[in-house]
Amino acid sequence: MKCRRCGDRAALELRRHNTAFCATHFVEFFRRQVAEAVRRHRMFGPDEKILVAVSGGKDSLALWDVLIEAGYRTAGLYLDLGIDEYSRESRQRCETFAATRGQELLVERVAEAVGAPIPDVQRATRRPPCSACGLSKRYLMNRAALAHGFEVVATGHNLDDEAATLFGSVLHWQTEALARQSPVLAATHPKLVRRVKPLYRLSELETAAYAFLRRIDYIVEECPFARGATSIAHKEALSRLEEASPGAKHNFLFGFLDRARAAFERTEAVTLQECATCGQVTTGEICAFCKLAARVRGAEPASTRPDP
Ligand code: Q46
Ligand code: ZN
Ligand code: ZN
Repeated sequence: MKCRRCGDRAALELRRHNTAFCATHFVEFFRRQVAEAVRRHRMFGPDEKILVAVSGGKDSLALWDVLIEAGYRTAGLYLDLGIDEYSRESRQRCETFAATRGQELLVERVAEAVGAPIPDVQRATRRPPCSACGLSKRYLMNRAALAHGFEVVATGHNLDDEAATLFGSVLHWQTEALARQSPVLAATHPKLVRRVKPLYRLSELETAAYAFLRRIDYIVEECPFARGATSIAHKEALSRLEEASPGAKHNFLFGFLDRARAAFERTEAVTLQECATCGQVTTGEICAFCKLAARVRGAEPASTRPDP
């Protein structure tokens, strides 16, 4: 296999594009795909400061690397979920990455905001931790971006993540989730920041290859709660389809974005207001995050509650 650009020995074959690249030209291809995502969806302009949500994994650190190399002004945001060893190690990867590239890293602790680390939140809600975790992450990303004057938050969701989310939403015909499935979520209220996914055109394998070639030290282990999550089953099912028919994931996601998504867009406008407790945006009186925090704090054992 030879590199399509220079004819040297290829380091990576991209079956869904029916092509191959050497290391140098793969890095170039990867960055071009990000630039194309940014341009096509008008994710941000050259002067906008971008808050990059980083988990210490390959995707978010690869994204941060691409944006720094492209000359954007960025800062990282690490959300500490309080998941023992996993959180300690992933935070350390983010700190090292930021320090070696002279970038600012903001850190928010979920335990401080919601009242307990994610494993304890699970005990309090008696539900799988991922829904409370996802809710907390979205809330804290928006809050941190507003507090520090960022208009846009970028996350490291890749093509595999997006295709798996789409697959899950289609299996249950979650029409609201289908309407929100997009590489860009516009700010629909002055207290909401834009959320963008510049890696949505790149597969998990491609982000792993980019992180490897750029010598990014990332945490290989997944969050311990990811095991057994339905999203993993959806990813596996899609990967089997991809093996049988290269390009299946790409066609599934891009076909939806190009041809079907518009059909799910909301026709009636939702009224957004400010949460009576925290002031962030919600559709009800109290936002879902404040309800979660109240539940977690209410579930604390009596001995840990401060005296009235
Ligand atoms: S949602 Fe669930 Fe992730 Fe949160 S608890 Fe871990 S697996 S980190 S993307
Ligand atoms: Zn080449
Ligand atoms: Zn609130």
